Amino acid sequence: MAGITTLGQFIIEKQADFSYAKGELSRLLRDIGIASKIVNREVNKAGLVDILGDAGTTNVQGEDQKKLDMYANEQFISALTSGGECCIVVTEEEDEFVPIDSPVSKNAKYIVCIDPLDGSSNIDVNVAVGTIFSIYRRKSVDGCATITDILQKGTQQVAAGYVIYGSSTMLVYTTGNGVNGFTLDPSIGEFCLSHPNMKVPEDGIIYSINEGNYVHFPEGVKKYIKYAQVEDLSTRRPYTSRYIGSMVGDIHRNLIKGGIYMYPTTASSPNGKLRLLYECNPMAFIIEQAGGVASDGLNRILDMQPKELHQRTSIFIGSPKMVKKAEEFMAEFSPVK
Ligand code: P6P
Repeated sequence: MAGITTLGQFIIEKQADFSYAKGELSRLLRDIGIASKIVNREVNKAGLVDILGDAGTTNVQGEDQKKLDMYANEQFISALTSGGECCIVVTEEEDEFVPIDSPVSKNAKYIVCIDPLDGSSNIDVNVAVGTIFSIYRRKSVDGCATITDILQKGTQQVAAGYVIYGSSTMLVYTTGNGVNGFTLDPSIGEFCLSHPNMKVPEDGIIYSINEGNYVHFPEGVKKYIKYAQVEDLSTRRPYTSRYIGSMVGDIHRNLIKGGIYMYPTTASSPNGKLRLLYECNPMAFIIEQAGGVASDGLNRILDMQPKELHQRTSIFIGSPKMVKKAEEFMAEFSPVK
C-alpha cells in the first residue's frame, strides 16, 4: 500500500512551491490543522456534552451564536496566537478584527480571515458543518498591521482552505498550486492525503440553492432554475437539487461531483448573505484552483475590492459550464442597472 502522507509532511514537501516563505506559512497551516482537530473532537461529541444549543449571544450579523461556534472561534484564535505566525484575525464571530496580542505576533507576516464554524445552525441536527479560512501576507512592513492590510482582493490570498466535519472530517486547501484534500484518521490523529490534485468537473447536474427564496430571486436566477428543471427530457437529463444549508458541505460535494452553488440576492439579503472575506474569497480561490468559476453572477469574486470586514456578496460557484450558463441568464434577464 502506498505510504501515508500526512498534512504536516505534505506542507513541508510543498514549502518549496512558495519561494518567499521560510517556513512561516507552513507553520501557520499546521496551526490551523491542529485547531481543526480540536474542534473536530468537540463537533463529534456534540450532544453528549453541554455544548449544543445557543450561547445566548448574537454575532455582528445578528445571528444567534451557538456554543460550538464560540468554542471553535476560541480554538482557532488560541492556535493562531500560540503559533506566532499571524498578526491579525478577522472572524465571523467578532465585530472588529482581532490583533494577535503576543510579543512574537505583532510583526508576524500573515493575516487570517476565518469562519470558525460555518453552517452552525446544522449542529443540533447532525448535518455537516465546516470551517473556512483565508490567508493574506500583510502589506505594511513595520508596526501593527492595519485595516488596509486586511481589505485586500481575493487574488492576493496566499492560501485558503476549509474543513468539513461530516461523515468523515476533511481538510481541503490551496496555496495557489492546485487543491489537495486530507482525511482525518482518528486512529492516528493525523490528516492524511486522500484527494490529491482535486479538480471540479467541467459540467454537472447538481444545483444548490435555497428555493424557499424563489419569489425574490433576480429574474436571471429564476430562468436558470427553470432551465435546470428541463421539460423536454429528450434534450437532456433534468438537474438534481441538493441543498443542505451548509456552504462547505454543498460546495465540497459539488467540487467532487460537479455542480453549482448559488446564493443570490434575496429580499432578506439584498447584498447577498455570504461574507466576502471569510466565505466567498477562500471558496472562490479553492474552486478556481480546481478549475472552476466563482462570481457574483457578473463579476469575478476574487477581483472584488473589499470595503469592510463583514461585507456580503451574492455568489455563483462551481463547475465552469454551469456557472457560465447561470451568468448568461443573469446578463440577459437581470442586467446590472
Ligand atoms: P439559508 C450558513 O448559515 C450559511 O452561511 C451557509 O453555510 C449556507 O449555505 C447558507 O448560510 C444557508 O442560508 O438562508 O439558505 O438558510
